Amino acid sequence: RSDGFAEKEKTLAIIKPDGLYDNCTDKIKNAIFDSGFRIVKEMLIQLDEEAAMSFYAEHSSRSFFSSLVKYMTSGPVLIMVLEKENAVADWRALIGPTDASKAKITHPNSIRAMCGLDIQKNCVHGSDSPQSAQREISFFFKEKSSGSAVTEHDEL
Ligand code: RTP
Ligand code: MG
Repeated sequence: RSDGFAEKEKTLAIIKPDGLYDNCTDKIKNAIFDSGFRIVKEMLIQLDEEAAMSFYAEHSSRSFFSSLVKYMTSGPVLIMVLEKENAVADWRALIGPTDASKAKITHPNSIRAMCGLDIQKNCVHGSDSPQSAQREISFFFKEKSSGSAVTEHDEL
C-alpha cells in the first residue's frame, strides 16, 4: 500500500505459566507498550499436552521436550499477537536470551532477566522468524477459511 497505512509486522508472543504469577504479567505488558508494540489479539488458555507438543514440534527429539511440555501445560498461558514495525526481531530482542539466569547478567533489561528463572522457566515465548510468526499466529487464531489447532477459547 502506498497510502501510509501499510500493515505492520506481527509476531506471536506467549506469557508462559511462570510469567502469569505475581505482578509479572503487568511488568511484561508495560515493557510491551513501552517498546511501541500494539497487542492486536489476546487470549488466556490452558494448553493440553497435544497442543503443547504440536506447538513445539521442532523440539520433539530434544532431551528437554517432555519437560518443556509439562512446563507449558502446568497452568494457563496468555497468547498475544503483537504488532509494530520489525515486530519479530524486536520482540526477540526485548525478551532476551533463552536462559533467563544468563540473561540476568548479559541482558539485565530484558523481559526474561526481569521475570524468568532459568533455561526452561523463561516466562515468555517469541516467534523466531516471520515464517514462524505466520505459522504460530494461525496455530492459535482461526483464519477465515482454515481451522486452527486450538479451537475452544474465548478471546479477551
Ligand atoms: P521460545 O521458542 O519459547 O521463544 O524460546 P527460545 O526460542 O528462546 O528457545 P528454544 O530453543 O526454541 O526452546 C524452546 C523452549 O524450551 C525450553 N528449553 N529448555 N532444559 C533446556 O535445556 C531447555 N532448552 C530450552 C525453554 O522454555 C525454551 O524457551
Ligand atoms: Mg524458539
